[in-house]
Amino acid sequence: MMEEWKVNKNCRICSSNNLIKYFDFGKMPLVDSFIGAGEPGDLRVPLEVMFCQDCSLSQLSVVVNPKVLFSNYLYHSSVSKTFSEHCLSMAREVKGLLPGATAGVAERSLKALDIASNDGCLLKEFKKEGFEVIGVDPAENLCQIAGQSGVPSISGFWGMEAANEAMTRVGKLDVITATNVFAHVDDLHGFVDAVHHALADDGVFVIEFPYLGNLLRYHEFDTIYHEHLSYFLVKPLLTLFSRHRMHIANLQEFEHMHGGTLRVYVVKDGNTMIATNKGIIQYYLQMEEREGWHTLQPYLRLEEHAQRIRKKTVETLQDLRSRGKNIVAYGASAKGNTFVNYCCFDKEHLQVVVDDTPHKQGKLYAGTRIPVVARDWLLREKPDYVLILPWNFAKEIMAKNEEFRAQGGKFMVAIPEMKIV
Ligand code: DWN
Repeated sequence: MMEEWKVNKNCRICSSNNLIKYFDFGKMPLVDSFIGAGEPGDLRVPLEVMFCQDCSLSQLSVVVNPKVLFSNYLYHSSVSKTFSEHCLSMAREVKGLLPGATAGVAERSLKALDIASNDGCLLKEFKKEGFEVIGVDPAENLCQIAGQSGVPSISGFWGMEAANEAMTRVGKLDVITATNVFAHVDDLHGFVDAVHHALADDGVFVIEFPYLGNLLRYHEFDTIYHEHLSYFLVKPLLTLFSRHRMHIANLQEFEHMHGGTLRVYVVKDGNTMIATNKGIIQYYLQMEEREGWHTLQPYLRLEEHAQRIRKKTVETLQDLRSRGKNIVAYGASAKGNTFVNYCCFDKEHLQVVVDDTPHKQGKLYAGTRIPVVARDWLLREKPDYVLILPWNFAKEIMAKNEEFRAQGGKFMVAIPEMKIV
């Protein structure tokens, strides 16, 4: 039985111990956890990012027990319309890649499995495209919600056991997806082994994750937290898949998702049904090389950017509060809580965090214990400023709160720069 967390001294892709620390947050709470009133203090764990000088993977120096992080998960993918629309386009694009899958008419029933399927947000779209679907997720609460929308799920973590159960229930998979989970996995080799085992020979494995290149470009240091064990470039992924008789066939970047995600299409060696776009892979490798991201230097500047953004944010809030302004936050996101804890804010600085996720409302943000409230709080209490923590959803959040702006309220974001929007 794993303790609450453990130290990890080796690169999880190439096993090197040639790791250098480049960002140290100190001890931080588990930012995607929420505390019920009266519950005991929060677990605080070292949050440090290491650079592997051999394969260029960035990874945390610790691993938190996944059962502690994910067994009762309050993040519901479907809360965001932006993400739901992203799932729709993904299902259509992936289907178009598959041999024999023409619009509406598939020669055989295509099968899709989503790892960390959450509330079934992505699989609902695959089901609409005619796929037989099955999800895998450790959060029993989310499996039940997915089941209510007609998406069956295997409750548990992905691995050989889940792979065998899925194959027993639906057979080999044509599509296996892993969006916003690949960065959360400690045993990547075991994870990919299980994918290879369950994937049809002419199938495709699709992962999507926040691209480390954007984290560095736009100083997205708030996307660093204990759930995100790894931070990927293309280079270390080539190393990973080459060890499992698989290879990258294509890459797509999505600037509008989670601060800039990369979608990677992976196939089994020998799968000639899905062509390999060598050009795009070379493009990303050369860009990563040109930006210096395969060396330590750019990483050492990230903490300086973070300190500059923190200083500007603290000063802005102090100035507003000194002028009697009332400030709250919106979007009780994991990244938002990294940021709030990094700035050492509490409810003196941000009276509440508004969030549209029903299961987060009434709870407290881990670490700072700032109360999470529903949106109607804004119109009732009329604060002067709202700091949007998930800056990646600023447009969608502001669109939902036009009335607040009409009554004179103002919105701010802090990343990539502190500004009133
Ligand atoms: O890996 C992960 C990333 C990709 O997504 C997971 N850790 C979970 C999540 O991380 P996050 O919580 O930082 O991501 P979000 O999606 O930026 O969080 C958005 C938060 O804002 C959610 O709590 C929902 C809330 N929200 C809202 O209240 N009203 C979001 C929208 C769009 C809204 O209109």
